[in-house]
Amino acid sequence: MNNKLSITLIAAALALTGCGEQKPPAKTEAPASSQTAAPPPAPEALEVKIGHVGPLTGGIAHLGKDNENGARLAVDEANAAGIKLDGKNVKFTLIAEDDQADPKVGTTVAQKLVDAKVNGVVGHLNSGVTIPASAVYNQAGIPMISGSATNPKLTEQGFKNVFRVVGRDDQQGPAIASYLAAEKKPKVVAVIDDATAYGEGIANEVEKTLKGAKIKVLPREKGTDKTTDWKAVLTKLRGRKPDAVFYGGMDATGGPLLKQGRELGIKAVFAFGDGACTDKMKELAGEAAEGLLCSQAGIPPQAASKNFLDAYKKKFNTDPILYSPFTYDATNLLIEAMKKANSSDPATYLPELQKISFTGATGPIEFDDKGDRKDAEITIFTMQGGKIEPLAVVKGGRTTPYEEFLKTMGGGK
Ligand code: ABU
Repeated sequence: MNNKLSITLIAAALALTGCGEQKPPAKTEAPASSQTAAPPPAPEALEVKIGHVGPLTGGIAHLGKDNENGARLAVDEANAAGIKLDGKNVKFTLIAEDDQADPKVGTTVAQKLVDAKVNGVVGHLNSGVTIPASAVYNQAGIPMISGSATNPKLTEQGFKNVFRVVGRDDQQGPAIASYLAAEKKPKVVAVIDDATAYGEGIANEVEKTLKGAKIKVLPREKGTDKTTDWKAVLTKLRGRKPDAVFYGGMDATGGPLLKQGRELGIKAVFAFGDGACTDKMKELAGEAAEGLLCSQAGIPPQAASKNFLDAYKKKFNTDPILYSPFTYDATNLLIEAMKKANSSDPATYLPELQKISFTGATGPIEFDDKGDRKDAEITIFTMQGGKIEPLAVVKGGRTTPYEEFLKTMGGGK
């Protein structure tokens, strides 16, 4: 091909393609009948934050984690159910914090949750932490429900945003002390506490009840919530030959107390409140744990609804330890109050929470004017074959054998 012919062919090609410009292919209009309508805009999602606080480190981290699991299960179920508030799809977020069972850390973490604008709080675990933290939530107007704090002071402060779904130590202390007195008939009882709001408070209630039954109570002995060497206290008590020993404290310190008591030859019946009413006592005290007496400020975890027990096992591959059915219910109570108010705004849904009537995993729940659970049960247990086994349930001053009580339980959420 000569040069002249080549230039002519290139010029012709450029003319056909618009001087090398890449043109998008022309759109072809679809017939109106086959046009797909644009999807409606997704409804605006609303994030609702629920705080959970308990000790996730330290000696009672197993109890803090159990409590957190209950709250997490409720949040996950609510998200799966697809809840709407004020026409918006809700995404519940659990903000889990560690208060280390320390009152100072507890108030710092409470302020952190307030700053994060949580819509409600489940927690804390320890009375001595929950009481100061409750003032922080009260100041911010945020509803909080504890699933385990039993010291009466929590709900005696007059805070309208503060609730608990377990019984109080002025119910629990008399219940375990009366059972101990009636069944074991001690003449002399030693009372020890861990100097926390919970431990000291329940020990005071036990002492008052025993003295009321004309039983001699030895001068109070004390440790701390970190004490694991009780030998000096126990050696002193051994000389006074108590028939029973009551300890107000948690399992992390109660287990070593019981083990060392037996090692020192103390033959007394050992009794505990809810903080040391777990299977962990067997792990910590070994054979010495057999036959201990203890109480919990609610129904036993194994009496919670089948739905809850199955879902908990499936999700966490373990059984509840102590109060996770109660933190599950506490979380569901916050969500139910929001649904009734059609709002997650704390000031708007708080009145619904105050007057709520809800059947949870732990049975029917209503609050009295102070924020305490109406008609809370107290269960008495003994350690048998390495497991704490329920013996009786005390409700409204009446003691019912556990098997009989079970027949009265309906299926809740
Ligand atoms: N109720 C036992 C453990 C929690 C508390 O300090 O109250």
